Amino acid sequence: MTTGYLWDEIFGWHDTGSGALFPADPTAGHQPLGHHVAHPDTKRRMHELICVSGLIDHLTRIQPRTATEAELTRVHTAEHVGRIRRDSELPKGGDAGDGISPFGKGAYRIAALGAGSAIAMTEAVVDGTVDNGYALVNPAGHHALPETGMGFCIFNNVAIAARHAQAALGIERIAIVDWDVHHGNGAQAIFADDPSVLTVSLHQDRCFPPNSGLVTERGTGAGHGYNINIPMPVGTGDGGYQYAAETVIGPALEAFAPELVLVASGFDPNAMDPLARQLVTSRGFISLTETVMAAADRSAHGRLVLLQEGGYSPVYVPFCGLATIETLAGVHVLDDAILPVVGGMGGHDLEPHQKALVDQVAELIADVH
Ligand code: 6DK
Ligand code: ZN
Repeated sequence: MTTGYLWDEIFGWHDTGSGALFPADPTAGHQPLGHHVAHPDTKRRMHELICVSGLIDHLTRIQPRTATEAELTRVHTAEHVGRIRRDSELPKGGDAGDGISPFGKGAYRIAALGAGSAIAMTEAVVDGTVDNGYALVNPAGHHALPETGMGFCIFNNVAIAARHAQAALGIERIAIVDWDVHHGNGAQAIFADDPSVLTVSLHQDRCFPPNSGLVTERGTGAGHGYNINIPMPVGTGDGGYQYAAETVIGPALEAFAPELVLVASGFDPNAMDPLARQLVTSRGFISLTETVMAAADRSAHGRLVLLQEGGYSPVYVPFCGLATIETLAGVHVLDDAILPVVGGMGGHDLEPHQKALVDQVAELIADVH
């Protein structure tokens, strides 16, 4: 198995401002903090573990590239792209659109490199340079909508990659699986009425965006049935995630038979994450990865691209990422050194209320063709 891998040092220079979760504002009590929760050091540490562990020797580096404006505007409005470009030139940068997503000077270049890197990895997988691939891009993208960024996201990397595959690579049917703990509202909205793109989001029930990602959001018009939300209850661990993967994600992809599988891969369902309350360990991410690999093998000649989204534990994200990419590459180089802590916690067995939610969602697969 040849697995592509992409990281660029400039992703580690994305400036998320001096606040902790909200932009620093002493009048509102938002104290400055050296590291914003989405500071890119967490992703830089994941890249370093991939190198130090030796996993990098089993991977094929794919070169990043900058997305053109034409590629960005396949998903976003010219107004949004132009505003980000202009605000990026300001001495103190700007905000992606919702007031909680500050960016520093020069962010356009970094975000456009992230979107272009998503395209580059997709091209490498589709043209057979590699069998599958992981692009460790930053900033994240899955909350971004055509006309605005939000939730730390500027451009919707996974949607831009999907539209590129359809417009330039001869791919028609695409499945986007989003396992970031927050709802993949961006792809849901962008492809809502498009039955050629199946969007499946596995997330913590009503975590972010507020009240988004309900089971009842199923796509519109011709796209009805081609959006599936799996809003897992708070406190779900590896058992619940594995059941959701086997009961919904695998069968939904089997019914849809995509020619390409894209994953919005967030590691924030992890048991140590500050922005959610799930209990997933590296074992859970391995079972998710195995599920999408098997699905890609069935209908897409194994074509599978994972794109980094969130994940906010600097301690545990590197091990979750390492285990995920080890699985893609079919090698094992280093044990998860945190698993003795998080794997031994109670809460990894599938609970009845988790099973009930997953079983309810599984009934929706009947409408996927
Ligand atoms: N919530 C992400 O990991 C981003 O999905 C998650 C962003 C969570 C923001 C938490 C937050 C509010 C704020 C105001 C009002 C209600 C809720 F996109 C990814 F980076 F991947 O501030
Ligand atoms: Zn997230």
